Amino acid sequence: MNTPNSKTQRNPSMRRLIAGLGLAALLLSPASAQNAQQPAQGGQNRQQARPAAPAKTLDAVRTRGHLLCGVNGGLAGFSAPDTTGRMRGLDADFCRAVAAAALGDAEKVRFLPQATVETGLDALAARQIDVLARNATVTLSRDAGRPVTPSAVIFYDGMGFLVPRSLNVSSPRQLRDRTVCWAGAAGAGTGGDNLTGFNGRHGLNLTIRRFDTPAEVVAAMEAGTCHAFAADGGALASRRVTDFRNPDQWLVLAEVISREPLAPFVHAGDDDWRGLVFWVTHVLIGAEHFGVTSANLIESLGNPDQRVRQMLGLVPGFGRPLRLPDDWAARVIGSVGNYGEIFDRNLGRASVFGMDRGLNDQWTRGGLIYSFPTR
Ligand SMILES: N[C@@H](CCC(=O)N[C@@H](CS)C(=O)NCC(=O)O)C(=O)O
Repeated sequence: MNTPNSKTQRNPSMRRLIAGLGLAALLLSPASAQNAQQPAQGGQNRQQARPAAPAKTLDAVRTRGHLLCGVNGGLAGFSAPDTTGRMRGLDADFCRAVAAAALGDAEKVRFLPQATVETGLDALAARQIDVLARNATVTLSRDAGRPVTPSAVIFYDGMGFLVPRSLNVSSPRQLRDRTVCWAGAAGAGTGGDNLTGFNGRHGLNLTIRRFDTPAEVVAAMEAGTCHAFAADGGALASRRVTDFRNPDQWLVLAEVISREPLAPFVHAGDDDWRGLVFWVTHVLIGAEHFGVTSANLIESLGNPDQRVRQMLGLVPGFGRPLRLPDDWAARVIGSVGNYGEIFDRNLGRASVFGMDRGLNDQWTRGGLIYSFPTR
């Protein structure tokens, strides 16, 4: 029988990878990221080495030695500091995954809170950050004609409503004549248009009030001047638990009125960097699909499935098209886990929010999360 160990002993590349990962050293060894500047040996049948086209962001990140990640910074479960000051959340862990890929070290990230999606996109355009992972919805106008572009979706959301249980509504269409409040910059964000459209479509005679910050909406909800708080469903599930005095008095309605596919944004025109961030997402999703976790990573090196072997860097040349070491994805998974692990610890079953996977479940379980082949 081929135990992982017996395979390991026979397979020198696997031995090298295990030594490189070396459990305790799993998060370390950024040297190997530097080595990836040199094309790996072997793998001649893979793509031709690309011309040294401009790969500005990856080079800048390596020279600087850390990733500059724009985040919300005030939305628990997505990105917010814990009591020790460590940034936690799905968006925060996504940036750690990018750092693990780019630098071989998930801890080499500086988090820069961005007050709104728009200020975050401006900071990205001004190259003050390398990536914006701030629950930003992908829209045409945020992509086309701007020097920023979305990467792969990491959270499928929709605009939902938080209401007092005492209001006794189970659908947003029962909010006729009520005051609905949302937070965001005037003329920006997706919230205002969603609400105006919803109100018009259903003739609900809503009073729609905009506030600059979520904290102001929470205060108005608790004071009873707003009947419903409209925002991304994920944000509402988070704020119900962290921002309201008595979470049990409030309910997030299941029905949503828009599609809010949330994705990290990167600089437009930097294909290498866009590719790196895009494929980090698909590796996280693919690892879950194939059952590779941070806990079973070493055993998974013995998995005979070629798709797993490739993703874990056991097939030479895997990292080359992205100018990364072949074990980049193994480092990502070893550092932050797969997509399901990230979701569960920050938003799902293992978190205070207990969110269902819903649309963010794997497609094999009825969700929209679907990994593209990493071959
Ligand atoms: N996904 C939406 C909303 C993102 C978002 O963070 N909105 C901010 C204003 S820019 C907000 O306050 N949301 C409500 C909340 O966080 O509770 C978008 O991309 O426009």
